Amino acid sequence: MTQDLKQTRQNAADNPVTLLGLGAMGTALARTWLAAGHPLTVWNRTASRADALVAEGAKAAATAAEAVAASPLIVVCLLDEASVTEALAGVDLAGKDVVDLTTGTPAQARARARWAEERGARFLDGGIMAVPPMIGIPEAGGYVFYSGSRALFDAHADTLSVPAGANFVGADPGFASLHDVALLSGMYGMFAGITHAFALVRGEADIKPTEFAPLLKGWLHAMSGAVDGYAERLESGDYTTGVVSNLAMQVAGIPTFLGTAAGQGVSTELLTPFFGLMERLLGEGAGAEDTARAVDLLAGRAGAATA
Ligand code: FVH
Repeated sequence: MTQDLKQTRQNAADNPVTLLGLGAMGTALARTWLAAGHPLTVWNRTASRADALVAEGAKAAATAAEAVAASPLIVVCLLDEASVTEALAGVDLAGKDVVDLTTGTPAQARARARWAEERGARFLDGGIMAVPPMIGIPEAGGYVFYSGSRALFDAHADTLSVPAGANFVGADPGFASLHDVALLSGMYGMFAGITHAFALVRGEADIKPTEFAPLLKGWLHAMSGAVDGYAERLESGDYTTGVVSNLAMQVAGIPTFLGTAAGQGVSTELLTPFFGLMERLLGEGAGAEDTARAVDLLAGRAGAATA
């Protein structure tokens, strides 16, 4: 064993972790801390889910309170906000560092931070950008957004980086959740586009989904550069210089999309909300502008369009 590796193992041994929640994600997280050599105490509402981890070296606590008492760092990975409330009811958190990886809204994260601080704990919220098989596999590219106490993050950055990359996005406890939900919302928009595209060709015996897939994938990949274009325009406030596909041209194309869908017997329910937004923007005089302008309209920001 090299000196560096020895030191890393010693650091892990000196940094015990308590984990509340052994669902699919909690179990994946647990295994990485055990493998790295962190003493790990676990608690799960259904106690039998801890058995396999105990066989791998974890210590099972009979109650959440007992688990919390066992380590300075408490990681919570439960189903939802209600389950966190239930699991931590009456538990002494004084002096603890609480990291909540349970998915929730920014408002819930901010309220949980206040709640934890009132109980004498430091608090960090996390949004996991990974599915369980990506945990502990750096090449898989998964990571976690963290926000809240910077001091907590700095104190435990090495431990928190064991399951997946750690990306601190601000002192506002709601920011991790906001980043998480924003990225996932982008993903759902993409899923909506993919769903509609496949539906259009679904009825054609001569267009095989597996032959169509690389075409769709290549096109989405090519268009993903729009993310940077949007960002630049939102920051500069310039929606008119160098516009390649202006809004008026795009709105003129809407009947083609609706007509094609009708001809293929496909519902337009996934497309029409975005088309509606573009038509509203055109009505406000933004015909010469880039569709990035729609962000301000959607966000209800004043001066959404200029003539
Ligand atoms: N799995 C995934 O793909 C996603 C990836 C991104 C992040 N999410 C979020 O991670 C949280 C946990 O997800 P999970 O995959 O571990 O979820 P489950 O396998 O369903 O396990 C749920 C655990 O929560 C416990 N639990 C539920 N209700 C209560 C309660 N009232 N009191 C105490 N614990 C509760 C449950 O216990 P049990 O059913 O085994 O007794 C599991 O430990 C989640 O926020 C995802 O959105 C995962």
